[in-house]
Amino acid sequence: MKRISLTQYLVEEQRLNNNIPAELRLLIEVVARACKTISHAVGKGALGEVLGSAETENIQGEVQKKLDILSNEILLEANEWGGHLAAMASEEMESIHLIPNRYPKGEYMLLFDPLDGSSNIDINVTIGTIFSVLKAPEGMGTPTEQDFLQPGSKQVAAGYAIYGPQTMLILTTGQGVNCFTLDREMGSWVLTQRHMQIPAETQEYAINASNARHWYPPVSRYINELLAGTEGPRGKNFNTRWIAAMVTDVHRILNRGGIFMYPADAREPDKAGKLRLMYEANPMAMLVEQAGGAATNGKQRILDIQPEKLHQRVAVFLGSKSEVERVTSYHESQ
Ligand code: AFP
Repeated sequence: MKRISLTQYLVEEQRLNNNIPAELRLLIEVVARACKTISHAVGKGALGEVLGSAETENIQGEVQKKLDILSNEILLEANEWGGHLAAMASEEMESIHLIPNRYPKGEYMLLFDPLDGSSNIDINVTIGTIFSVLKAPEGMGTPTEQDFLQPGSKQVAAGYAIYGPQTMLILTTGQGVNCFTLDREMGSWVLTQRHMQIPAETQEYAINASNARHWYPPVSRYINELLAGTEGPRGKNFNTRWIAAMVTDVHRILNRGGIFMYPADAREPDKAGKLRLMYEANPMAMLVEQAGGAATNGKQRILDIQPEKLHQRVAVFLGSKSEVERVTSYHESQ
């Protein structure tokens, strides 16, 4: 495949296919540049004095790592001045972040989990940045949290950066999923995979099995069938992977299929699940569907969920369509 840069890809999408407006192109380039900066900081580790806890808690009640806060600041500072955004929202900030009055405002709203998989930071295991782009509602005045509460089907772009052996950017603007690898010598993102497609069938599943005794029956039924292997109703053996960083499990699924599950369970019956709808489940659901997969909360398509709160949580079943449809059907018949 001819190697082209992210910039050339975006210019062609804008000019030739009229798929993305200039402001959205600028937004994506700014986010991609910020992810380069985050990759650099992550890669320094202890040498950059960025490991360990920041001794602060976020809105989720989770202890923040220094890199969580640094990554959040990098994204805020990179996106504030460009004139492409009306506001931002982050897993690491309780309320939305308005664009300072000294800067022009734009028509897009950016949401992100600046560093997903924080528990992997101090053990040098792959982590990532997840982002979601919405359009500001027509006639919006000063942005409020309410303006962000749009179903995932309204996203105009979504993606993640993954900081592993390679640093990669996986992006969709609604015309399929493309993957860019960071050329560290040149400092540019290079298109390395076009139109990623998730195999419909799989033999790999991802779930945190330590929660098995808390699962509700539909999940227990589905997992027990996988565990029964060739002797069971599925008639084949399955393998499991759990990286504890959603971006990494999703990246594996985009490349070779599989199903990722973080269900609600009996540990906290009033909690819909662990993952956040607006800046984890929605962007990943858009990517997975654009790659031919499916994403539900066990009952409905994640992208159809009408959000009620900025930081609301949701159960997640995503990946190879046949598997997501099967485990979702078990919820319907319960
Ligand atoms: P952290 O950012 O706190 O490590 O959580 C990561 C995450 O939100 C998601 O990326 C993982 O898939 C999931 O949580 C792992 O959760 P468990 O630690 O309960 O397995």
